[in-house]
Amino acid sequence: TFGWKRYHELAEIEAWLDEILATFPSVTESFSIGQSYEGRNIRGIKISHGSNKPGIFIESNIHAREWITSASATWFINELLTSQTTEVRNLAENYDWYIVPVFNVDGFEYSHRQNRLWRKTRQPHATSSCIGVDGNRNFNSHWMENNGASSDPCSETFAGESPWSEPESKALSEYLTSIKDKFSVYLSFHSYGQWLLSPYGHSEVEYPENYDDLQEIGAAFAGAIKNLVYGTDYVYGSTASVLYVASGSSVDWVFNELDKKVGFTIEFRDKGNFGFVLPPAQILPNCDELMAGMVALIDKTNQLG
Ligand code: 0X9
Ligand code: ZN
Repeated sequence: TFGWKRYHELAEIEAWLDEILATFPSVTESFSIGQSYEGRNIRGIKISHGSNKPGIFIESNIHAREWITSASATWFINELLTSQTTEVRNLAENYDWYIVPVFNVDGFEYSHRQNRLWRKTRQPHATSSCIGVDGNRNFNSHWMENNGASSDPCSETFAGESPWSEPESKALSEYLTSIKDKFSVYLSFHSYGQWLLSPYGHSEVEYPENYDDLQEIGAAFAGAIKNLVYGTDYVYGSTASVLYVASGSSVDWVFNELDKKVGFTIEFRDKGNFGFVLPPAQILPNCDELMAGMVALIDKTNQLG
């Protein structure tokens, strides 16, 4: 049965999603981003208690091996639909949620069947025997700038032959464009490192005009997580200053090209002890932290208007 005591493969996640859609038909809707290179459907769920609430879009598992992201995204979907706490009811009822628990479906499947540490997509290249592209370097915003991605097909951060070379990123960009007036917050779930990263990734010297607001939101997020029983530390700040330069990412593209003001990459547990292979016993603690952080992030975003 489905739950959050172990990690699940794609088929189990999709079967669970179907169950959820069947159990909560009046507030859920299935959507599709499009097809992956290997022909899989990239699925999402919309949760809405009435039309035209402010929208929050969650993209998860763009990197295949980051299994804690889809585990946390599915848990979060379940909470929005079943929790009775006031905080979570408010989140569920006051926003339109668009959640894609497993974005890199081909890579995720491959990480379950062949190589647990696979990161990229699964499309081959004409000029190399190496496979796949870093989906989070393939978006058409400052693509390949400032050494924030690689032109080597064998690199883990290969940006692709061109922006949108991967059907997955192209499909996501088209889907996001089609609903761009329906969401105002964009979140990209990753692991690991315990960071809340704001734009930009493409430059260490350029900052968005609302950087101070994003820092305040970051402080609220990290503070809420620190206050839980686990006392876990999250570091917040701009991607390029806190982590490294990363060009052509989904969050930067949404921020720059769709003109969104609030976009973050969340890097979940841990800080490298287990890394990508986070023990299943840490799924639920990570989820608690996600919820506390989310409530604070959204509260602070509203306060700042
Ligand atoms: O390198 C990445 O794509 C992310 N880190 S990870 O270890 N999960 O691969 C960071 C993405 C940073 N986000 C932006 N560039 N906006
Ligand atoms: Zn990642």
